[in-house]
This record gives sequence, C-alpha cells and structure tokens, in this order.
Amino acid sequence: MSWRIAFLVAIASGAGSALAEEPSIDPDVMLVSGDKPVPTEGSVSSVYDGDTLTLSSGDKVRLRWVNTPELRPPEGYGPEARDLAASLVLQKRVSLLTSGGRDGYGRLLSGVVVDGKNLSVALLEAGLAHLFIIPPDSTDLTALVSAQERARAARRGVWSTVRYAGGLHITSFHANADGDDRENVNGEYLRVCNISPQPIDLAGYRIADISGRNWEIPAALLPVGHTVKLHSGSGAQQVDSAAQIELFLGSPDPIWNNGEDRATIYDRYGRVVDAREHHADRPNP
Ligand SMILES: [Ca+2]
Ligand SMILES: [Ca+2]
Repeated sequence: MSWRIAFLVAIASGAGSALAEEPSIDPDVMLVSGDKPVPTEGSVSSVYDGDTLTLSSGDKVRLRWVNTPELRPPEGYGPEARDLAASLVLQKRVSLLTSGGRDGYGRLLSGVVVDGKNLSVALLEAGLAHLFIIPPDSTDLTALVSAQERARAARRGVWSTVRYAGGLHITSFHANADGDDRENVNGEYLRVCNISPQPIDLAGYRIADISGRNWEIPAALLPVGHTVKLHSGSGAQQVDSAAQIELFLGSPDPIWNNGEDRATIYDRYGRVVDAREHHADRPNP
C-alpha cells in the first residue's frame, strides 16, 4: 500500500462525523479497490444527501451517473433530492451496480436499485439531479438521458432555475489550490459538466473572473453528462473522453482569488452559459 493510499484509507476509516461534513471529494480521485471487498447488495442505514448514502455494513456509497444539489453550502433542491433518495431507499434492501472503484474517502461508486427502480433515474426524472459521468463508464445511458430530458422539458426541480438554463454547469470551484497557489497553479480548477442533451464543442468558449479578465477554453468535445476539469496553469490537454477530460487555461499565475471570486463561462457567441461564485467563508464542498 503506497503512502498516499494509506493516507486516504486513514481518512476514510476516521471519524464518521468528519466524513459526513465533507462528503464530496473529487469523484475522479479513485482508488483501485484492494483490501476492501466490493459488495453487490446491502441495506441502506442512512442517507446524507441525494447522492451519498451509507449501508448497514458501514460502506459509504457515492451514487453513480448523477450529481445532486449540495446541502452545504446550500444549493436549490438539495433537501428535496435528499428527501426523495431517503423515501426510496432508507431502511431498504438494495442492489448495487458498482464500477469496482472507490473514491478518496473509500466510498463505493455505485448505482442503487430498489424494487427494480434505479435511484439515479428516479432523481433525474424528478429534476433533482443532473447526469454526471465519471469515465471510464460504458453504461448505456439511454434511460438516464431520457429521464433528464423529461424533467428538463417539464421544468421540474433544478431545471426551473437559472443555474441549469445553459448547456454547461460548474459543479465545483477550487479557487484555493492546495498549498501556495503560486507554486501550484494547476491546483486551481473548476469542474464543468455538460448538462445539455448533446455533446458540446468547447472551441470558442471563454471563462472570465470577477474583474472581467478572461481566457479561451481549449477546444474539446465534451460528451453528454461528462465533465471537464479546467486548470489555471499549463499542461497537456487531455481531450479523450475515455478518461477524465482535463484542459489547461495556460496562465503562468494563479487566476482565482482565494477570498472571493466569480467564474463566468461564455459560449462562442458571448452568451453567459453558467456562473458560480467562490467565497472563502462558504467553502466548496
Ligand atoms: Ca487562488
Ligand atoms: Ca492555497
């Protein structure tokens, strides 16, 4: 076991209360499951939010294929997503559709099926989640995309809000890099998800900070439900959607203020696609 995995496992097996307060480590920080077996079913003993739950075995599950609004800091429809998930799976026996992977907190990345119903599809259908794919994932997405499109057409839940009006949605904003940002420019990044029903060609898109400085987003084709990590510094553009797409804005210096900032994404016609604020006193989940 490497020191890094040992460290992450130490976090995962640490205080349960600390875990509950910090549920959303980046989903692509996946551990190869080594010592811990991967279950195929379980009983749900608690539901933290719409996409995070705990089994009676103690195993924590990060729901696969979706992202639900956060409870902390509060986002619209976060409580509704949690309540729907709880009403469907709490104290129920469920089947697990795992990818075999665990995230940095040791949580299983898994679909959850109860009474023949896929929890991810149910959340999408209710407008309480958007599609969120962590590659590699060869799942047939037809039912998931259809559920999202029915919710969008009916303007249910999140689809009634401005944050979900554009084709892209900023799901996390890491304005403060680990350590000294000047020494770790790429530790500043945003994760941006394609919440539209079509692949999005990012060529010509731009991203601006609170002062209006702006950068061209490198060209890449972002498939439906996939995310891109947009790093501030330089690096090799990773545009293959079989793995996590990672793009680099090429700034020699940090871009985002650690105290307070706002990222705004514009499409090639200069229209605002999404904007998200960062406040140090309301830390990113
Ligand atoms: Ca910064
Ligand atoms: Ca820092």
